[in-house]
Amino acid sequence: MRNTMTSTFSHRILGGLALTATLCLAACPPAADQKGDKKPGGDAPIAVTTIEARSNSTVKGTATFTQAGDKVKVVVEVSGATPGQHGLHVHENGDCSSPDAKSAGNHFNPGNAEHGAPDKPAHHAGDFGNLTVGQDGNGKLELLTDQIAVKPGTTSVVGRALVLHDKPDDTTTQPTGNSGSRVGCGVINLQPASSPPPAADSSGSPPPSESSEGH
Ligand SMILES: [Cu+2]
Repeated sequence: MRNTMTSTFSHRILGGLALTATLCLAACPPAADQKGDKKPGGDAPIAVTTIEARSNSTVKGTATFTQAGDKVKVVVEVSGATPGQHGLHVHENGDCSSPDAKSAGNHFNPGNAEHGAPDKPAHHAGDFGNLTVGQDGNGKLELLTDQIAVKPGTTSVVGRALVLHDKPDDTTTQPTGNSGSRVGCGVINLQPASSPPPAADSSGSPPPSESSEGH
């Protein structure tokens, strides 16, 4: 009887120690271990933004800009928007601070072009056309364009703002497309090198514990 209790007790202690060690592995290392990590995504620079509601809307969303050679793949996803078409542009100022997002300034237009549709010869580099939102309030736009860049240069969108409008962009009215108030806005920043998806984790650290029951 006594032996059994002792044995059970020490098992608990050992179990507790092991658990502590596991927790520490998961929670403690950020400072030392990750410094030498290379960018898992290779050299393709990626810019990201979080779209926040403006003009009393309920819009939120995200966007990524991935440099692929001379082109940039743009993926924008929003939720909480009104169903229908919404003009979408990169604006010149990386400043979404004002409640109506007018702080973002005019369309990003490094080529000094006329406003237009992104698939027409003449348009601002920041003209992304329209993003279509469904009845559920969600919408997505994907675009491949050589008019902007993520890497440094006159056409770089880093430090600019992505703006979603209340109404459709008619792609003809100068210089705005007449797409109404600015219901979503996000400042575009370079994605920090250390934060891309946790998939390729091969920095030589011990394999994370096998307990899949965790969080
Ligand atoms: Cu706009």
